[in-house]
Amino acid sequence: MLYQHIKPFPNDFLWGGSTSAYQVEGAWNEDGKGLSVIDMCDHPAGTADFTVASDHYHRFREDVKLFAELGLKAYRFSIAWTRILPSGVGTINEKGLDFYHQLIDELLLHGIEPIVTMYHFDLPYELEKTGGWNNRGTIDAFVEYGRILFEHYGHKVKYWLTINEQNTMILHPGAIGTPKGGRLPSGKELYQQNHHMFVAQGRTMRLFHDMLPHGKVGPALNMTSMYQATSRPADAIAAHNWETIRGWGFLDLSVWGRYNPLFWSYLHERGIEPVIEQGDMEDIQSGRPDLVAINYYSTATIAASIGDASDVTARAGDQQIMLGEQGVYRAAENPYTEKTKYGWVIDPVGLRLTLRKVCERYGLPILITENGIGAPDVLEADHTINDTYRINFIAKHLEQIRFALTDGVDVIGYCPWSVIDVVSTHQGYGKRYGMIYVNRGEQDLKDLKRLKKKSFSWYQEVIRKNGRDI
Ligand code: BGP
Repeated sequence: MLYQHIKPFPNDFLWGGSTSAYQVEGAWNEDGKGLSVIDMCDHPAGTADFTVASDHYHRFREDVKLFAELGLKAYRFSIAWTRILPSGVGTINEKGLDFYHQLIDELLLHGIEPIVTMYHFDLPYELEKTGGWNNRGTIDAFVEYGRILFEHYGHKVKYWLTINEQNTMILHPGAIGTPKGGRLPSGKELYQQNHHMFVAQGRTMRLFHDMLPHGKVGPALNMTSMYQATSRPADAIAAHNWETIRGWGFLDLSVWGRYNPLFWSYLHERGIEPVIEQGDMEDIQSGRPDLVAINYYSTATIAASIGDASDVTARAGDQQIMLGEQGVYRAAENPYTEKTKYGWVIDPVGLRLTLRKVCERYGLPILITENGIGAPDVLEADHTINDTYRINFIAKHLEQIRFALTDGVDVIGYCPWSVIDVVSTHQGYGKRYGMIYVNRGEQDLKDLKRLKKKSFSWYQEVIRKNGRDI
């Protein structure tokens, strides 16, 4: 649709930036922090581990000062469960609690709205040892962890996100981090874990509303749109299959509290549907999120399954690289889009489409909690980092957000991944996303100095003008 008048960004638009605890903090075993599954996971040879990451734990004041200089209105970060409860349950670690008090206070002091993710992939290892999300005890542990967070930080933090990219954890457990020597869970186990996470999320959001009636809470899923490879009807069905199994199946449970029928049929057909205990669906449904947070990176193009093993491609898949599934869909190429150096499709228009679909389906405000381009940024001899590709990427996505706003979608904020360089989930430190460069290599920690990339001053100007020139 073309418009004569494109809507401006709302005055209270949350111009933000995003990180997660284990990817930015470092200090993996300091001040009483317990081990998480991430601390125990294998790293691809030659890539950075998460022990030091960007050393934000020790440099957060310097970082927040830079966020303030950038003009951020919001900062989306996660709390490491194992800093608060080293074993996942039991005694609170006061030093961990205090760290986030200091971080939140520092943000508020600089007029930056904290947006807190409760759990971003880093399940306490002690819980993993007793079955992790396969164990229903983890549901209670999560709800109790939530209660502690709401009690201690609820008066300072308005925006909360429950679980980051539950769909990524279920669909790509290997890429995100399976503990050392651990085997990949079976499909049956994964969807049981998935179910338990939804019960935990539902109960936690219900508790949240009881404790913090003025706060806002919601899930944060990795959402995208699937394009059909051709106008062949079978391709349309395949694209719909995968869009549902990868996205709607998860978001429908979060928002509506019910299993999407197609998603359920897919699970049932394969004998991997979860056991649902009495009261589970009521718990899931009682959550009622106030907003939907989405992480958007790219779209994918889908063709009908041929029905044999060739449906599954040999390349390694991850959050954004589709692999295909026999009898469900086949990954296809899109001749109209480009890719990043890491093979992720670049598709700003797909963001507008995804926003429209999420809005149409649920009618809730949408917060974009991740979007960005991973690139091997180069530090020049004169200490500049000329990440023009990042500026182009973000500018084009912001333009599509303006179109989506004009379409009538209630987008309340944009938190690009990431505001500062962090360790990638499975591709080390060389794959950078930040607007603030951190001077370290994969193994060589150098001086961890912070340097402003070209995108820093560009985004600063965008925020200063409230996106008027986009
Ligand atoms: C999302 C995760 C983030 C982040 C981002 C980029 O799926 O929520 O934690 O890392 O993807 O992915 P990667 O680090 O794999 O490049």
